[in-house]
Amino acid sequence: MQVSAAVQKMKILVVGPTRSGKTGIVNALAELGGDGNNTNTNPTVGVRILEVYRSLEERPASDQNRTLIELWDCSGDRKYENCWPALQKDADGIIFVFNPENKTHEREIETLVRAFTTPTQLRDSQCVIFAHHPQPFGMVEPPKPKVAKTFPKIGVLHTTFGSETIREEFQRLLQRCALVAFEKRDAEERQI
Ligand SMILES: Nc1nc2c(ncn2[C@@H]2O[C@H](COP(=O)(O)OP(=O)(O)OP(=O)(O)O)[C@@H](O)[C@H]2O)c(=O)[nH]1
Ligand SMILES: [Mg+2]
Repeated sequence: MQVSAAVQKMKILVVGPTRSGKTGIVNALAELGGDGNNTNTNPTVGVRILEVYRSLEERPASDQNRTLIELWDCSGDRKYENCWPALQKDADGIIFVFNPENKTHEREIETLVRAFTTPTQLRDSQCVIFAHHPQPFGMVEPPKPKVAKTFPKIGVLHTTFGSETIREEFQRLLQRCALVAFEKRDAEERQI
C-alpha cells in the first residue's frame, strides 16, 4: 500500500524564538510570496494554520495521492506557553527555526526542542532544525551550530529566505513523518 493513500493528513508545527523567520518560511512553503522580498511580516498572534497539499511518494502516481499538510506557524512569544499542549497534540512533525546570528536564540532553541519533543515523544526523524539566516550567507557554509552537538540525531541545516534547502528538507521531513504515521497506524490495526 502507498504511504500517502494511508496517511491523508499530517500536522506539522513550526516552532522557534520570535523573529527567527518562521512566518517567512511557512509563507515560502505555502507559496504565499515568501520568496525573499517580503520583509514586512508582523509577529504571529498565537498560531496561524495554513493548509498545503504534498505528494509523499518518491514517484507520485497521480494527483489523488496528495496528503493534506496542516502547517502550524506558532508564535515564538513565551506568553502563549500555556497553549503549547494544544499545539503539540497529535503533531506528526516539527520544524524548529532559530537565527544562529542571534546570541540568545541558540539557548532558546535548545529549550524549545526539549519542551516540544519530550511531551510529544516525537522521534528525532520527525524533527528538523533550520539555522535560519536573515541575510544570505554566500558560498561558504557557516560552521555547525552548537545545537547540532546537543541533538546529534536531529538534522540541522543552514537556510536563508529563498533557499531551495527549505523546500527540499520540508519534503524529506514529510516523508519521514509519513512513514512513522504509517507504521503507527499499521501497528494499531494489527492490535484490533
Ligand atoms: N527577506 C525576507 N525577509 C522576511 C521574509 N519573511 C519575513 N522576513 C523577515 O524576517 C524576520 C522574521 O520575521 P517572521 O518570519 O515574521 O518571524 P517569526 O519567527 O514568524 O516571528 P514571531 O511570529 O514573532 O514568532 C523579520 O525581520 C521579517 O521582516 C521573507 O520572505 N523575505
Ligand atoms: Mg510568525
